[in-house]
Amino acid sequence: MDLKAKKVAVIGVGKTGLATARFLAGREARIALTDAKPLSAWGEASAALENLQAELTVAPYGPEILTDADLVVPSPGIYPDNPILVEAVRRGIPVLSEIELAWRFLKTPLVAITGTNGKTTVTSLIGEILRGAGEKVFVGGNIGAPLIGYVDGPQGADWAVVEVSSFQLQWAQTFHPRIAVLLNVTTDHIDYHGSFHAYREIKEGIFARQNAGDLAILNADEETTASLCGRLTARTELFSTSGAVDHGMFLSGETLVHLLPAGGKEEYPLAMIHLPGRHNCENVMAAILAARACGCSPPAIVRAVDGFRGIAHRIEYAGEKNGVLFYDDSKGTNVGAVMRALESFSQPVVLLLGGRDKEGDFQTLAPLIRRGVKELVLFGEAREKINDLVGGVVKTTLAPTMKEAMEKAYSSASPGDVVLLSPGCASFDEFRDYKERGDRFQEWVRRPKR
Ligand code: UMA
Repeated sequence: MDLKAKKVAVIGVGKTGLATARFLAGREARIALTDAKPLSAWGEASAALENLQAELTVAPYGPEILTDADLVVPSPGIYPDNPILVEAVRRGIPVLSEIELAWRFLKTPLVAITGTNGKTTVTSLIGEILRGAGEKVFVGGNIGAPLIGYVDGPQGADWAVVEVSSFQLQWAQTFHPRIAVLLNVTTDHIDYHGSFHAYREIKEGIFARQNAGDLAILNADEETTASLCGRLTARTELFSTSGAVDHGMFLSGETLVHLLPAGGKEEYPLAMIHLPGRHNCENVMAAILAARACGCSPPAIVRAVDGFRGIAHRIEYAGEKNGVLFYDDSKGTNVGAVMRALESFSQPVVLLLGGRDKEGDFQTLAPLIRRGVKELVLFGEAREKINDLVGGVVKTTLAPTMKEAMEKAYSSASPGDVVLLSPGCASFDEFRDYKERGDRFQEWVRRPKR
């Protein structure tokens, strides 16, 4: 793909837009940038862009940017029904996501991980295993560093391990990982994709261009995901915590059993996993299958899994106050994540739910709430809606802000209880992102005991 002198419209100037502009500058493209935020609010990005050696213009936020455009690269957060994208499609101007553009220049074998929940954990763990096995590895994508930034450099890694969101898969056309992992698909981002069906189809698209030499890793415990098996061209391996599989890996008692593609089996002790919950056992199995396919040895895998303590804001232990244990699952921004978090505790839980709703199906939480939750504390924009759906299943309290919700939760909890922030919603009504929300929660927990 020759981008020299081509006009590329970059929509959104966050991490992705900035990395894309840098890449395009190196390819001597003509870059047009736009963002819903005024230029005065671009912050560090405007200084970084000023230093780029490139033909670069800043356009108003609207379809004007499409004049003479050869290509449009939207940031992942730009909804597909954004008028600029709708108009680009109408005019027949190619729209490519950043990972699609990066893929076209990528020289490193690619492992891509998607799914509604667990993808950051699995991406990080695969990276850790590969590193521990002596491989050079780039870990990025939705987890933080855009793939296009890696492609823009010397591409010195043996493997690129990339977390891929549905937003990034939305405008993919030829993107084709050597190893692709689909962990699970439960309701999320309906506001973006329009329906669960559309969301699922986009996620499954991660396998669409794989061929017989590639590997697809699938969750056997999710019927619709597992049923993909017969329809894919790639070789498949399944993982399951609920029973034996024909090919792949499963939990048997205290052992993870891997049935090897060439025959025979390998076993790993369950005790090497130090992350809570059944879902984390699934995550580890998916990571082992990917790492093994990359050539990592079982001892290297055991070492890395044993040393892995999880990622920030994902059912992260945040501390203790007067015998009450606090867990930060701020990254749990959908109902499926809340389920996984609740399943991880046997103690009574005071659950903090709320934030900005993403059309979450909160009713499906009712059985788990009845089983293990002592009190619900609902906060933020979505509190009334969640209250209508599951309020009253157990004692329920409402609070406008997360801080007030934390105070109410703490006053209701007894020693030995867990206060769990697993909001099941986006954070943007009150915070910059889920990280800021989790940091505020942890800061509050660390404040001196009262
Ligand atoms: N913007 C517009 N118009 C819009 C929406 C946004 O102009 O309609 C502008 C904003 O003003 C801002 C810029 O676009 O200046 C932000 O773009 P972005 O929201 O796409 O964010 P990036 O900074 O490029 O970060 C993105 C991912 N963000 C999203 O998908 C929302 C990051 O994932 C990812 O780490 C990063 O690329 C690198 O690949 C975050 C995320 O929340 C963690 N992902 C979602 C999730 O995990 O659920 C999918």
